[in-house]
Amino acid sequence: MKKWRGLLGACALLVGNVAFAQVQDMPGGPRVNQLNLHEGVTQIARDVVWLHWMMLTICIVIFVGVFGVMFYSMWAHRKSRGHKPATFHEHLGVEVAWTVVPFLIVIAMALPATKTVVAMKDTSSPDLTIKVTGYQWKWGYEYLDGEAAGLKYLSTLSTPRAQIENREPKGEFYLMEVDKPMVVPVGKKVRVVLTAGDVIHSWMVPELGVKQDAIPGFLRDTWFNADKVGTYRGQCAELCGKDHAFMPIVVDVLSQADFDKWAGEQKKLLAAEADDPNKEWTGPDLIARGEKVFAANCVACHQANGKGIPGSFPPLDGDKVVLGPKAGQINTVLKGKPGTAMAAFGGQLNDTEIAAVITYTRNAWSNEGKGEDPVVQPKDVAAAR
Ligand SMILES: [Cu+2]
Repeated sequence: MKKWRGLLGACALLVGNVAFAQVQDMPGGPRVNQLNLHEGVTQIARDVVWLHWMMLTICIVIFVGVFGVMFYSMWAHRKSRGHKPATFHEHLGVEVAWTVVPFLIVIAMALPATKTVVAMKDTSSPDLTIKVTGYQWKWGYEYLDGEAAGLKYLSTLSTPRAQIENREPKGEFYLMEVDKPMVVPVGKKVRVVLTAGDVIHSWMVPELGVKQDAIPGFLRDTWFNADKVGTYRGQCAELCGKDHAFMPIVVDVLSQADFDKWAGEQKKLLAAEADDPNKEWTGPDLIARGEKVFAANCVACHQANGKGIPGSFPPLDGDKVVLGPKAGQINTVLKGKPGTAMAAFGGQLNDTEIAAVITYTRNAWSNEGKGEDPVVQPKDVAAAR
């Protein structure tokens, strides 16, 4: 016995050291060895936790009660002790009892659960509405009203590829960090309207008690009202393709004053950054801009070296569309390629971004100086829309 205990201890120590040595609790995200649900910072999230434990407790009581009586009966009334089977077959009292009692238990569980589900679906009179669009593999946020009305941006994974490919040690927020989080004010009812641009995704943030599918061609909505300032993290919860695990969700809950400040700054930034679609760019400027667009939108499939992933995603290095007339490539990027994983980027990227990324691919790797139309201007993209 002592020997076994020692061995078990050694195993636990080993597992602990190997698997969890550098991993720490993630604020707003999962904790190390987390067994319970998130406590949550919304009433809905707390209700869900309470319902979970209430039902689990009822189930355990029933389990222990039913199996206790069963095993006691089998043991205490076994044939070798000379017991004869009882004959209460079709006993009215028993029949009524085992119909009525479970019925009452189900009602006791269904009533509070229904109340919470109804509350979850009640998206009426929000303080703020944000449209969320799921894309392979990122989220688009658009503020429909409030201080930040008109703001629209994409939120993409910011974990460096080097960490994903094990060329660097993994960071504290590995695969749970984004370049631009959703930002909302504390203590306000935020209505989230969801749809998707390609396949079904699901917007899930456990601390907010929110999980709602984003379905192409449909609008679904949900809401949350966070009562604590902080950063909360979630993930896409509907298997949506190759990089399903690479489209996390980060929600920054700020005080109203900080939120207003953020909204003002973002709007100023947006105005300063706004692309003039009529501007004539120089080749090198377009290439520099396009490299960034490529890193945020294309690199997951086509890879940084332009070689793609053999069998799944074609190389852009030496590709005949990339080296051919510009019209063909503009059309592919704008509208996607039906029947393949190539998504339509016309709805996500503006004319300048598309012109820049196309120009980048035409001048990167071994493509430089090889193809036709090395520079594509925003107006070429506008004309092809
Ligand atoms: Cu997804």
